[in-house]
Amino acid sequence: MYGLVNKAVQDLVCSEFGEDAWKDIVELSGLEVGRFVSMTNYDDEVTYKLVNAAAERLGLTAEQVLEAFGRYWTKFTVREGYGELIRRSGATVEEFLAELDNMHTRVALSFPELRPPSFELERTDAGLMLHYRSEREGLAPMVVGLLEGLGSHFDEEVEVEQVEHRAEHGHDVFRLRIQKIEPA
Ligand code: 1MF
Repeated sequence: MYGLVNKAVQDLVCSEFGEDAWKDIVELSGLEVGRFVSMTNYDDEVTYKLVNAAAERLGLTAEQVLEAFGRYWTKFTVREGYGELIRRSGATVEEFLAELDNMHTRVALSFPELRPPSFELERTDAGLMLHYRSEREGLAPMVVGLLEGLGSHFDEEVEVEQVEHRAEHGHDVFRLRIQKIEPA
């Protein structure tokens, strides 16, 4: 994945746990790199190694780290200069998700090595379903965090329940309940 992702992991760890924790994590991960370049594409293994090392160092599960990463991602990308890209893609979580594949297509014009997942919304009698398809394995917990983080960004409360799993169903499906948070 592009270095932007690894930088987000670094930024999250440093801001919540400090530089020393980050140094330990890099050492535990066995990676040679000390810093990441946003626009360089790295092997996915780099990200997985960082996540596993962070889990070990911080006493969390890898799933908890992925979820925390997901919650952090939108905030991070806004700060890194992608706020306009996000703003142009919608004003609510639902609008944004409906536009996300198009947004990734636009990003991929500039960054051709991007391998974006696909998100598809479906309204059913059981509620609003989000279909998540990815080349990458094991990232469903990250998607749960991404949805919560998007909620914070748009002042909405997003309740996420995974109702189908890739292992049995071929791809992950989440049921969403979204409520606008009204200003007090
Ligand atoms: O292949 C990739 O390198 C890659 C990197 C990031 C693919 C996707 C993404 C974004 N995605 C991360 C989880 C991927 C999980 C998977 O592969 O199954 C998050 C997508 C997402 C989901 C829900 C809500 C918001 C989301 O993201 C919004 C977003 C997505 C992409 C960018 C910014 C915000 C982005 C912008 C520029 C990029 C890369 C991604 O490229 C850069 C950036 C700086 C310098 C060079 C390239």
